[in-house]
Amino acid sequence: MTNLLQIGGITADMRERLETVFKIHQLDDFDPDIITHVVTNGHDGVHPDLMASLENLKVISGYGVGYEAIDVAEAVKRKIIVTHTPNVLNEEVATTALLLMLSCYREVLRDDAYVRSGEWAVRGNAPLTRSLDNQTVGILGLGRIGQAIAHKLVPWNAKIVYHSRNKKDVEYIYYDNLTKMAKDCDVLICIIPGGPSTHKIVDAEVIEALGPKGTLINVSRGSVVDEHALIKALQSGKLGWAGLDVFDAEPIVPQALRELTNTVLLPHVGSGTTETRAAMGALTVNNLLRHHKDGTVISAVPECAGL
Ligand code: NAP
Ligand code: 8YV
Repeated sequence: MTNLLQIGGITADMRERLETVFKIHQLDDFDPDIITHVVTNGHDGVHPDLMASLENLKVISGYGVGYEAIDVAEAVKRKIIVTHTPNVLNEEVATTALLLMLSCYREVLRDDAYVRSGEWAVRGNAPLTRSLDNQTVGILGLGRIGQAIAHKLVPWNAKIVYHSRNKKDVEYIYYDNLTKMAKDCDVLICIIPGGPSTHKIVDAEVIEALGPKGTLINVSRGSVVDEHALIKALQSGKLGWAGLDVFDAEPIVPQALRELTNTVLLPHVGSGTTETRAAMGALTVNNLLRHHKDGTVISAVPECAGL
């Protein structure tokens, strides 16, 4: 049997398939010298001290597409292959972005409360909301998921614009400056990777450029948005609405953000359906099984593609 270290939870299906060739060790009881494979997730990653202690490590298989919690530069140096689960979650995360956008525009939480509280019968019809039709939508990070979001917006006749480091071969309008794009947008949807290069890329200037009628949607990582500036802008009316699936110190969410009524808040469930999590779990396991069989993997992170 090959020795696999489990970090974080895995499903019963994943365990059953892994146990066909791996002996699974838990973090509270394992011998670092025998571990050659690790299974983890986007949130936990692999702590640098733990990675350093695993001298015979060959593969880290991540359940999730984002992998900023793993020191990939160090992995490449040590010829450790890191894998992740791209593509299988594109549509689900795109749906979550639209769900947040629709919820903000149509004030779903406010109107649901209006019915449940009995206010409708007492105060009459609820105030009107905003239409999602014909909006200019800025996508920050037009990658796999960003493009799925753009496709899902077609029925709403959105004008799609985007910002990333490189211009893509697409029909949408490219902005090389994020603040300029935010100024021209009704909605800004963040779907870029986390990590140092995107830390607080959505700062006070970008948020204020989006403006009092603007909506910020974040389905990427909490670190991408300056949360303090976001709260201040939402409180003062400098930003209209925010729909957030991710937070800086999740699962801890600032009380100030939780008290705001111009927000819709989700507990990092962008990919969180049974179907999509099953597909992610299957790919996470397939990477490990493939490596066990022939030394290759299916979906290495780009930095490890040449290993
Ligand atoms: P992807 O295909 O690699 O796309 C990422 C995009 O971000 C690319 O277009 C890239 O373009 C752009 N980008 C990267 N660094 C940038 C920077 N510093 N400034 C501006 N743009 C930058 O990744 P994906 O599969 O779409 O996933 C994107 C991210 O979504 C993941 O890394 C993860 O953090 C997040 N995510 C969240 C959930 C959730 O549950 N909420 C689920 C899945 C994924 P350039 O290289 O041209 O800049
Ligand atoms: C996961 C995600 O829920 O894929 C990602 O990057 O953020 C989510 O799909 C997360 O990685 C936990 O494993």
